[in-house]
Amino acid sequence: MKRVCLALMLSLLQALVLMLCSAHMPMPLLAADVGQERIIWEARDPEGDDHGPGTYVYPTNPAFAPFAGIFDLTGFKVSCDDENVYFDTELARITNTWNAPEGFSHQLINIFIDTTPGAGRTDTLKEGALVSFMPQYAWDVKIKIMGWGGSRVYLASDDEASAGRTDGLSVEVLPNGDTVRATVLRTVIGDPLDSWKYYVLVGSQDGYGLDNFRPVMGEAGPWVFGGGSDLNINPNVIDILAPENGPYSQESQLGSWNASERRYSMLVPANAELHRDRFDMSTIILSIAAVGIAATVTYVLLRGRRSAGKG
Ligand SMILES: [Ca+2]
Ligand SMILES: [Ca+2]
Ligand SMILES: [Ca+2]
Repeated sequence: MKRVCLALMLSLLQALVLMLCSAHMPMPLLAADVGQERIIWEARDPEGDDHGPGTYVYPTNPAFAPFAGIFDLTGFKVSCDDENVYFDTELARITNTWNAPEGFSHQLINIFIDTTPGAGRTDTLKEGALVSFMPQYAWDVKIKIMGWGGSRVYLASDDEASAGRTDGLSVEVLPNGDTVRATVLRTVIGDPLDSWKYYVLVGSQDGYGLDNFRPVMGEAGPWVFGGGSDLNINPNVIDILAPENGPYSQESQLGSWNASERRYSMLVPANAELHRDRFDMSTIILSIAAVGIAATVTYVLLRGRRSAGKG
């Protein structure tokens, strides 16, 4: 009977831990081989959070119809082969209102990568997104992705006036119709490591905007987003790759700007260890609770057995 109870306790514990892991791990962190393309890292992003810190609304011009989904990041994948590194940004909806040759007109995607610990920048290089980056994950490579040949690779050592690199970079919508792929030669970006950290930002491309970001103002207009401020301090970023809840949710990160101190919102990489720490802590706490439940069940069963034996 004791053995049965022990086995029951262990399987119950195992099931609970598995359940907790799946509930607290929205971002798979697995490296795998798929054909010749090796996946370095991939993650999903919540749908319907194309609202910045939670308040942003689309511009009112019919070009932005149906006023949802166009800036909604839903997934991100980094993979490589012997020659290239591929950055795939999946969106809820891709439209090509103005027939950009790359196959998308609206999105402005910025990927900042921390490739090298202890080096890099915490600003955006060029003013436009109005965000900053966590000093311990200072970025070293920036990939700016947009239509009409505007895509560029920048390095943290570039200066603000840098024209960026176009050689070794190509951008297209994949045949599935919902993914923008940036292909970067390894000779440009380096050999990818599992330790790279990624910031993924989705904004709206504006030919007249700072660093091509369409501004987010207090009130929406035909060509500007609303739900921000007129102080030129809130992020011009509509969706980022981030956990749905917790201290580093998208809403917490993009809402962390401070008008009186003129401080931009500070972002953290989507695969930073601090997300893992949070996962580990909550798992430990809940696992202790699971052990407690299992021990109680065992005790009750053993007690019932003993009572039956006496009877
Ligand atoms: Ca999203
Ligand atoms: Ca760095
Ligand atoms: Ca998001």
